[in-house]
Amino acid sequence: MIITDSTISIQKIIEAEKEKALRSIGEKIIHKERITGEEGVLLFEKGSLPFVGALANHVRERLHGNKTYFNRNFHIEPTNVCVFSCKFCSYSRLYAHREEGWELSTDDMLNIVKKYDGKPVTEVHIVGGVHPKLNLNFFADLLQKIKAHRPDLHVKGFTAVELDYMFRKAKMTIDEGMKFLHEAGLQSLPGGGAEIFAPEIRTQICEDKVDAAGWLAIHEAAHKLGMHSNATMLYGHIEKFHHRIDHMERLRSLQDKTGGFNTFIPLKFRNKQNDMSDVPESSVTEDMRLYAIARLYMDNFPHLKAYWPMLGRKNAQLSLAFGVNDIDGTIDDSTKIYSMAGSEEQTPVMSTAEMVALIKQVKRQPVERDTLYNEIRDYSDIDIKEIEVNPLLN
Ligand code: V47
Ligand code: SF4
Repeated sequence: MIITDSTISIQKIIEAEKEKALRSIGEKIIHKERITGEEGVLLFEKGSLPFVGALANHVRERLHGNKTYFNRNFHIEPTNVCVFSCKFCSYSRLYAHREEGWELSTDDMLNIVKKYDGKPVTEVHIVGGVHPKLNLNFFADLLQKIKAHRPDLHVKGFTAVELDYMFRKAKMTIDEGMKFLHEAGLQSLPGGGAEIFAPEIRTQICEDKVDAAGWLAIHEAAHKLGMHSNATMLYGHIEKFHHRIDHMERLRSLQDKTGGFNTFIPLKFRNKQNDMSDVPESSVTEDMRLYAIARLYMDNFPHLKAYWPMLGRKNAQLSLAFGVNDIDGTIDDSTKIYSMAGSEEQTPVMSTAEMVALIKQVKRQPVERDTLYNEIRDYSDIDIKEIEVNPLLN
């Protein structure tokens, strides 16, 4: 191991820790050894915020230095009508009440894409409810039309929940369905629908949608085709520490096998306007401890993302000191999932200048990336004023 100033200071933090078991976890981390499930649970039970935070920051800087990634993206939410009834969801409307929801036509969605003609966005993120009438052919046609209109736009779309329903309705295997959509233009999968894998929690919060094995099989099929994907975890509700570790363990094992995940995205449960409104939200201290422990546990995930529309921009900024190296994208007020669940960000939109300023304010290095983490531009030496007036930059 090369000894640097930061290794010395992290060594001091480990030595100052009173609990022997935690000191030994610290030693493992600095020697790049994998921590076990029991050690992960112990970190949640006993690891103080400064201890896990310093270790996570050490790992983050070992992997990425000060680089903090963002992208320029927008979302399309085809519908919020959904056949499922996840208790934490503030967004969906059952098919029986579909007059209260929205359903976009192919033309409506293409018009959203066309609004960005000439603008330097690199990704469209398509996710929504599971509408019983919008099937695999409908979405394949949409993908083909988006790619025909704008071939350079990376299409990241559909949670494993939406895909599972589409494939089953089309009577296709996962491999067949995935290949069909990939050939139509689907390039990556977002991480949604994972929630908490452990059945004793999953059956209480989202019993009727795809289970852990199904979610993982869909991502594995995508990875086999050379596609990349993300993984989320909905935390801070009724799950216990060991359920979080079980969730991360299942993802870490699949990543060992395929290497196809880009980013792990913890999603903080928000409790407004849903059937779990009596469950209190987690504190900011718990949020930061969770990011830090996720960075330590998910040793084979290259990136850890704080999704700012859910967490709020100040807390997303804070998370950059606790292992996070990505804060998602500019969004352009194109998603409603989180505002409806009570996020502070009621109209999530950040200009590139705001994104860069937010990252620079905490002395990190803002780097625009594409969906696959190819670097597009390093903004370290570009003045905020110059970004604001240059339409290609802002
Ligand atoms: O699976 C729904 C979550 C997810 C609530 O891959 C809630 O880049 C908190 O997966 N409180 C969908 N969370 C969104 C998603 C996502 C978002 C951003 C980036 C990426 C990516 C993926 O939203 C759902 C669910 O876990 N969600 N309701 C709620 N009340
Ligand atoms: Fe439907 Fe997704 Fe909401 Fe569950 S979280 S009810 S699958 S839109």
